[in-house]
Amino acid sequence: MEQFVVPNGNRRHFLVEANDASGIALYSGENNVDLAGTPVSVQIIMTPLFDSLPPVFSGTKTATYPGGGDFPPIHIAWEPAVDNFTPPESMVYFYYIYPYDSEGSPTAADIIQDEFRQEPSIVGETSIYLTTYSYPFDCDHDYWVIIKARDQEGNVSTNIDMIGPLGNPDGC
Ligand SMILES: [Ca+2]
Repeated sequence: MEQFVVPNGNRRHFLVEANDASGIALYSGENNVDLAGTPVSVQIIMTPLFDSLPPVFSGTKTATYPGGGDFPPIHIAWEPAVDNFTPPESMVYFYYIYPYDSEGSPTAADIIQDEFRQEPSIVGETSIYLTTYSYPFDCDHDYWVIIKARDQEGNVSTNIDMIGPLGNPDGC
């Protein structure tokens, strides 16, 4: 407990910041209290000034082939990510798509590489359609996908759940 002597008066303003070792404020809170000569307790709720927590993105992800049209799609859907600050409608989703030509399945580390990263600007949506128009699927590979969520501060979800194997949506 800290004790301070403050002159009496209405709406005395108390501001508290919690800094890191280099003096950068990480948390802040404030409150106003009327002082009339007797000790009072001041409750100050601290809230983080920076968001360093990634979204939690563990929802079920499904891939279906609804068919139809000149570019029949693969439809990938997911449960929305949950974040400490960013609301669902502002969550950004992107994905990695990895062409794999061997038996079994690749590892998540195989899939999560910059060269396979796709940034289709999915904001607040919880599904995407992939077609041979949006990605150069061929008939020699199976395709594996990892969807990621990113909050407004740039923190990326840590999930590594793989969706696959996906075939060419044209059906080879
Ligand atoms: Ca966050």
